[in-house]
Amino acid sequence: MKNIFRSKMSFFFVAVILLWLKSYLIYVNEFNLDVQNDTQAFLLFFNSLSSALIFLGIGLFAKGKRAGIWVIIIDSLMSILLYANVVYYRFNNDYITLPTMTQTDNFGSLGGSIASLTQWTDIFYALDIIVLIALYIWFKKDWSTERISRRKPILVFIIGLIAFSLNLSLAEADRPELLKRTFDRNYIVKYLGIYNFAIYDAIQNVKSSSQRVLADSDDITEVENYTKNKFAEPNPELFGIAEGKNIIKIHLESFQSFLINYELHGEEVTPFLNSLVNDPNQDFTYYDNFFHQTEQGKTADAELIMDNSLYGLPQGSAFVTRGTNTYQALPAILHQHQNYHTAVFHGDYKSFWNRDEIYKQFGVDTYFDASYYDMSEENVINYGLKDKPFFEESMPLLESLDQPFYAHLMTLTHHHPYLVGEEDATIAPAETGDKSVDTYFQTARYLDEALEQFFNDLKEAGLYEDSVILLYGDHYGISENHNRAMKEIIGEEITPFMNAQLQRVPLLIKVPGMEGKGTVHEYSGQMDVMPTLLHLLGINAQDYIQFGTDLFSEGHKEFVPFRRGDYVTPEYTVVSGIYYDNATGEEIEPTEEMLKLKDEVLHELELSDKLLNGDLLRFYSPNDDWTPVDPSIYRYGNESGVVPSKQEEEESVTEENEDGEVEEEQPEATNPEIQE
Ligand code: GP9
Ligand code: MN
Repeated sequence: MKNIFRSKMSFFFVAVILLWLKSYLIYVNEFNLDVQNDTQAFLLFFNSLSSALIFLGIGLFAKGKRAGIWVIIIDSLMSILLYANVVYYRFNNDYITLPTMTQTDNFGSLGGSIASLTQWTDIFYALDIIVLIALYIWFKKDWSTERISRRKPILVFIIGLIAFSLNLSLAEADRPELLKRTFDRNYIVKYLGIYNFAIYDAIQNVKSSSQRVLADSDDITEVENYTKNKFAEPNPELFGIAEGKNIIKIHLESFQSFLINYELHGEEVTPFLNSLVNDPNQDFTYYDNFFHQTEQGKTADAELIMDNSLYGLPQGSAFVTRGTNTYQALPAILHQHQNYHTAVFHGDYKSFWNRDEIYKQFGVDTYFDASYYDMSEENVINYGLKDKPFFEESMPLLESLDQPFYAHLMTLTHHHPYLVGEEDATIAPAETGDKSVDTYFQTARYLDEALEQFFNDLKEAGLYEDSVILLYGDHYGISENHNRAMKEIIGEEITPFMNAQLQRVPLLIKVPGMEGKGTVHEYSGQMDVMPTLLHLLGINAQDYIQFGTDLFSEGHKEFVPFRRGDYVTPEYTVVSGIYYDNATGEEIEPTEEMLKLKDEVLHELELSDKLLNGDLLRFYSPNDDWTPVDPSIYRYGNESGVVPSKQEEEESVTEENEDGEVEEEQPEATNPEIQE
């Protein structure tokens, strides 16, 4: 035995085999890669071998015992990459990409989440490194004098490359154009492994950065032609019905539609929201076939889509990677057309998701971030301010705004890992044994109660009747990793088809002067909200580049693209390129028409990406009156350090400049915590 390890090459092959097997074990145990045939099963097993040979092989070029150190260092780096993906996947059901890694501002608030995503048994994932270190210590003396001929590492490298080429050609045979067309990271990891995925991702990112440099004004024409062609004429009876009305838009964090009218232990989970859906006197219209269209950008993607009618990017969050692009967003449009004051309310700090940069490009006049709220310990849980104090403290801020206003209030408590204090838990958890799923109902109930209180306050303040009020869910809260528990909740196996159905989030809208339509079954997505709002206000959405269509229009398009290139229609659903009949959930052969629509979805996504990556709106003028947004006039953060609870005695800190823009006065910061 001892003799075997006298040679560095044996040590190297042990390292290769251990890393190869560890990667495979993790693919099988941690990721949900949906292996569909023998080729895929083989490639899943095979794909880490070439990466282990090629990357660890680099270490062999070092001389003497240093070769051992380099193999261990490279192995550790690869293992860290692998494990980071495991933790990330446990919540996001997705892999880390370069843009998500640059979202470091977000990591601070993630502490609680990360702790709940790791488990002590993960230590076994480091076992191979410990073995290698032990071997190194034991045998390094023998290696210091051993000379490896240059030919050996070169041979290892060549064998690695051959293995990779074989891998790639088998993958391409099973999935043509794998690297060219796919929007689904799962495919790349399944066929080529996590390490090659990381390289693919890096190349993609370099490519997209160069797209901005290379883009020119002609590029916008193709996008413009597409969106103008897709445009749906407004419903003449509703066009302009809400002109100049206040708009209150409420973001329901992680809220999926299955919660609506759901009963747990014989009790409604969200009685207040249910009453808006079920009681015709409330004048709300509820869309029960409304889908989120978000990807890795989660909340930020939902915001981007809802305020721009553009798609988020396939990787990372456009809020972060495209935060300085030119936009023609809803806040700026409302301000320019009808002199709205636009404000976002959110109990997290302003840099999260790069909001304090991108909101300037959107033309958000005021961002009431955490620095405007009382963030003392009893008010805060998980990511930030609890929803009840959030709404309570938002009321005076809302009342202080110039009217008409566009107020976007974003809740936070109903967020993974769904933490709720004893004092706030008014419904018992579910009993599936899966903690996230069980407490999901408790934070949903808390959010529901917070909403009821806010609606009462709005009524009391006289802001309810005459305002457009809109509520929407931003994205799923329970990922595919919880299928076992979700089966108990829904009473059905969570197949890929079923999982797509679970991507429904609620959309509720009340428009002054329009009777509620009850529950509408039309299929729609977050993309459709912005053109709908513009038309209600009497602003022609056709001037702007938008991929959605007005929900109240006869020409509304009833196909909802998902960011990964799949889509759903009233009749069928496409998941990972497989077509399912909505009525039966059974697989069906796609017709020509279905395939054509699939191409249209991919084309639409490509155009949206092209627009964001090329920053193409800088070349586009919607109409003669349009003034490009000047981000330099906006400044966010309550630098006075005075939180709203104490604000009553204070003078208002806003004043208008000559252009009618509302500017924050910037007294010296007194609270070090809120200084940047
Ligand atoms: C944080 C909140 C949560 O401010 O918006 O973001 P998410 O994790 O849902 O994207
Ligand atoms: Mn969210």
